[in-house]
Amino acid sequence: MSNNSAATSSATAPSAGAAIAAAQKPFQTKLVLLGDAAVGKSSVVLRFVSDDFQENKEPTIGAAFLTQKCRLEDKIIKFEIWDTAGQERFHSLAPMYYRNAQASAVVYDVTKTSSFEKAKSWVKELQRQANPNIVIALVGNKVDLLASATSAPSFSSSGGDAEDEEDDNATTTGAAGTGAAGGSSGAAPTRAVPKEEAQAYAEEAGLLFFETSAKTGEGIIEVFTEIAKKIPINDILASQATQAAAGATAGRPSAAGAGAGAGGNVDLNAGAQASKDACNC
Ligand SMILES: Nc1nc2c(ncn2[C@@H]2O[C@H](COP(=O)(O)OP(=O)(O)OP(=O)(O)O)[C@@H](O)[C@H]2O)c(=O)[nH]1
Ligand SMILES: [Mg+2]
Repeated sequence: MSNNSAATSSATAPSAGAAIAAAQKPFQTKLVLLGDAAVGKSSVVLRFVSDDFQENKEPTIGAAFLTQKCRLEDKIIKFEIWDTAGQERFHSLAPMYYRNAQASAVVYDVTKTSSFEKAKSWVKELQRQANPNIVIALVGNKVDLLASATSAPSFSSSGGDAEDEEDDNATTTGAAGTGAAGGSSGAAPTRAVPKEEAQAYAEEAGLLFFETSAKTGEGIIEVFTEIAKKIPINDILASQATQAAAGATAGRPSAAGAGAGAGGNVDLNAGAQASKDACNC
């Protein structure tokens, strides 16, 4: 319903975090979310920027723009996030959003094989047409739905690639009753995309790989933290300096044109700062 609640602009209110950020001048980085419809892209962003979740989130129209600042070691990183619409009719808009992006999270639903196939095709498109240095993370979302499935395989970290990967607490209950999110009603969905298969594909394609739940928050911070770690900040700073010298910060699609009512410029520094250990916002 209140799809746009996270996108309410409140970027002017200063906070302690904002003061630090201002002092340190954040490193801005553009990240685009891609993936099939209803895989949870907007929910992943919502969890990241405001530590919130909505059971019946409306589909994104066009795209939404949100920002979130993160502290990573001695740096402040400001993610400028383009959350694209997954419905096929919006596909042709995507290049506008991934152009000049330094990072992308390509999201699929672990209970839907077709969404994994779609994710692979997005990865191909990015690798062909996006910035050649783009950092791509493959994100298998909705793992909470597996927690109550009878044959739920373990998705605890088995040889995870993140250095500081935390063990997930996959003991969520009650997901079955809200299975409508994954398109099912009644029975708990089973895993359709084996973790090993997705991980092997990600390795082969040179992607970061995560399994997440926007609903429980599992793995969400890790996605953004590991992306931030992998972005070649120094190279980008150098090129930004060149751009600044040229008097332009070009390349961004227009938020007004693309987002209309679907997104706003958000800085949720104030709300989401409590429980973030790695990418502290
Ligand atoms: N159980 C569960 N449901 C989720 C999760 N993430 C999203 N959902 C639900 O899945 C539905 C679709 O989520 P969205 O975030 O709107 O998906 P989207 O990928 O942004 O969809 P489009 O904007 O149409 O591309 C919503 O009803 C969410 O509540 C998750 O991790 N677990
Ligand atoms: Mg969406």
